[in-house]
Amino acid sequence: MVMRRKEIKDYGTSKAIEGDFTPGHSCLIVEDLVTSGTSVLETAAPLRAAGLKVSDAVVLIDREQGGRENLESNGIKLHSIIKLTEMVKILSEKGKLDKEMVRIVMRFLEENQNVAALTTKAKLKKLSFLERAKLSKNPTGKRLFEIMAEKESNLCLAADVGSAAELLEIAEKVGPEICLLKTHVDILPDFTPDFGSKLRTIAEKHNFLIFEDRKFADIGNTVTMQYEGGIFRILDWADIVNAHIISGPGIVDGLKLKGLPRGRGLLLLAEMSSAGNLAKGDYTTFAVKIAEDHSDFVIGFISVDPASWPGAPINPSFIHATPGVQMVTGGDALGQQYNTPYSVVHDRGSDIIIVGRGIIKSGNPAETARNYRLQGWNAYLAKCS
Ligand code: S5P
Repeated sequence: MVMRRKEIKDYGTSKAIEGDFTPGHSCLIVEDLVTSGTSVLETAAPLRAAGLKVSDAVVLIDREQGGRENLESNGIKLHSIIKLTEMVKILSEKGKLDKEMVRIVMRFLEENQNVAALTTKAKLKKLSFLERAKLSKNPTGKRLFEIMAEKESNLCLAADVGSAAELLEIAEKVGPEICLLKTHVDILPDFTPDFGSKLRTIAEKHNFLIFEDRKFADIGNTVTMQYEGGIFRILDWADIVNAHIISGPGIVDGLKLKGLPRGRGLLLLAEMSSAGNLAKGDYTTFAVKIAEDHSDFVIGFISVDPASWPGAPINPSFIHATPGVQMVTGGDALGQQYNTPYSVVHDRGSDIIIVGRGIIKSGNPAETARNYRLQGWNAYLAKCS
């Protein structure tokens, strides 16, 4: 037996899912009644995130207000002991409900069935990247969605290579396959001030954006200087940067001061891919709140399992980019954890797969990138259909 906690406490095990289980096991959800199906889905998300298979739910009463269809579209078959209309019929036959009451109840059900079906449909409709481009309030966020649609690519290359020369070379080779190229400019021993303009030329040629994975984490005033100054002058060449929210919303105010006038965008680290990290629960919720408050500059999140966030799916103008992606699940010796493109995009609700060593350490990075692009894109298509 597995139990889902509605709220995760700071004390105790602080786990959303409690119980004796092994990933891969099937888990049956048991509820008293189902209306729209939201509560069952909220239970299913963390169970699935913990590796359990959820394909069926048993309830006492199906109130027939869109729950069955909603669950069906999320891969869960509903088994109810009784439907509300059947219950009304039995009660009326046994003389427990008078005719007028039966009429009122049936009418209420009919009206609400229609409303529920429409709401469910609207909620379930997964917007395409192009539709979401129209919702974005930031020019870089909008452009990124458009590039993804134009190139049929939701692949970001994490270009963690040994030198600037190597980085420019791989950008040229892999450029046609990617929507985004992510850099760690401080690992390049041969960095020169013209690195940014050289990379921008390649980015324009192959139509991708540049994301410097700087992970700013300081107070607002300090990050303005780190963003604009120093030897790297990130603001001049990176379309997108990212930030931790550990220091509070002032960090976004600071980066925005410099970035917004240049039309740049910011990703917030709402979750991380490494084992034992602390970016979860309230921390993730706080990142969403800051993003909502700054949706002119924040274009989305570094996330791992956004489908399981409270209130998911959140505002579709935000982009989710997920690191820790390889063709097979696993990890490295230093805590990195990998999921597959399909599970990241289709099951966990992300948009962009960030792939580093899976591509750069392969014998033929261009061909491998193409495979990742196709896997990522097919998972997106499957999600939208
Ligand atoms: O939580 C995170 C956030 C990031 S941005 N986990 C990550 O791995 N990253 C980055 O993604 C990391 O810095 C690296 O550049 C890339 C993953 O590389 P890979 O070689 O493990 O695919």
